[in-house]
Amino acid sequence: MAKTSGGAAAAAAQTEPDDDGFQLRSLQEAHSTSRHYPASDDELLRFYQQMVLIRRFEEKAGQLYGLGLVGGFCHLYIGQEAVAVGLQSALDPDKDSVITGYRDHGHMLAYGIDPKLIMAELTGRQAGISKGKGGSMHMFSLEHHFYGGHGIVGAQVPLGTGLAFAHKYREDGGVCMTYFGDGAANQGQVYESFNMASLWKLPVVFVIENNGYAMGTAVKRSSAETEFYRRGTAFRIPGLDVNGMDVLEVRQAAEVALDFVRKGNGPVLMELNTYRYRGHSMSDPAKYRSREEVQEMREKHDPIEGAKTELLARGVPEERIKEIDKQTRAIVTEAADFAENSPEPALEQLYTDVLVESY
Ligand SMILES: Cc1ncc(C[n+]2csc(CCOP(=O)(O)OP(=O)(O)O)c2C)c(N)n1
Repeated sequence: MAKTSGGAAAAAAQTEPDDDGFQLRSLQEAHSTSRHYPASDDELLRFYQQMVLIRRFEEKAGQLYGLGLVGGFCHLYIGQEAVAVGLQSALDPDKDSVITGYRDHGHMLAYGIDPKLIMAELTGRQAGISKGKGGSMHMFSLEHHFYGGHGIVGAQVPLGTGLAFAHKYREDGGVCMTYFGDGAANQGQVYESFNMASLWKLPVVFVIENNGYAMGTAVKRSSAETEFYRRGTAFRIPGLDVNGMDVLEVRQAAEVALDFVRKGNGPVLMELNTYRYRGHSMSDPAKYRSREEVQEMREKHDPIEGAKTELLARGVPEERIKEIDKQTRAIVTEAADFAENSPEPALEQLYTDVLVESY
């Protein structure tokens, strides 16, 4: 089962700075002083809308998959919405870049990419963001600085490190947010990337989305060190242990991480403790965990319900929230109609976009 929050226990394990000042938890201290981003009502409504958009989009994607309209694999992000929304709302989409694995629809939506183009990619249509040739796992948008969508577990970590190298080399002021899972975190290439990123002080935020499972394997069965934010210690990368089910906590942690990275200090490793409600992919019956476990997370830690509770407590009228829910449903319905009704790529498209340039 996933951890639900970073915090007190971990703070107690604070280490003293070593001989030249490295402190694994130096950023955690800054984060602990004020855990919640002071969002205005409008900002919080925007975060709420984005999370609802991801949730409704993913539900619809699951339905289209069930109808046989989505080819290949499809990994849903339901439950993890606060991570992509909280982190990416802190980025500058004009200069920062994002890269992730195959559970990628939410990250694209959080970066403002048109849901119609993402849904049409799922159904393999010409109008899709990757012209219908990438599908669920391999979407890409240079225009939006979104570099995939990668089906090979962990492969995006060295690629994200390379993107960060490019940001530094070009002096464009950008930061690369590189997402990967708790399972991917056990791969060797991740640590080669950590070493280079730290050595060269690259502008990269490594984000481990710890959703408790890698396919059917619980974290405790696969990882010797389950506190993932500590995994950068050997490379002198400070860690942040964050409750990934609380969008305001995620956003606040992003502020701390980005401030550190943008000042040229090198990478940060963030562990976002979260949970996926659905199976690993659409073909997973999820027999490795109990219904009660999932139910408890939904009832007690749901990020959308949490944001809604906060909005209501602030006195935002319920009608305004309901209006957002309604508008968001309409956006998703429109995206699904578009994705079902737009044409497939022409046969000759099989031979295009294989290489970037002609040879
Ligand atoms: C190199 C490689 N090995 C194995 C797989 C099969 N595989 C796909 S997803 C996955 C689990 C990854 O789990 P995690 O990194 O925790 O991400 P999550 O699915 O939880 O988001 C595995 C083993 C793969 N795609 N690539």
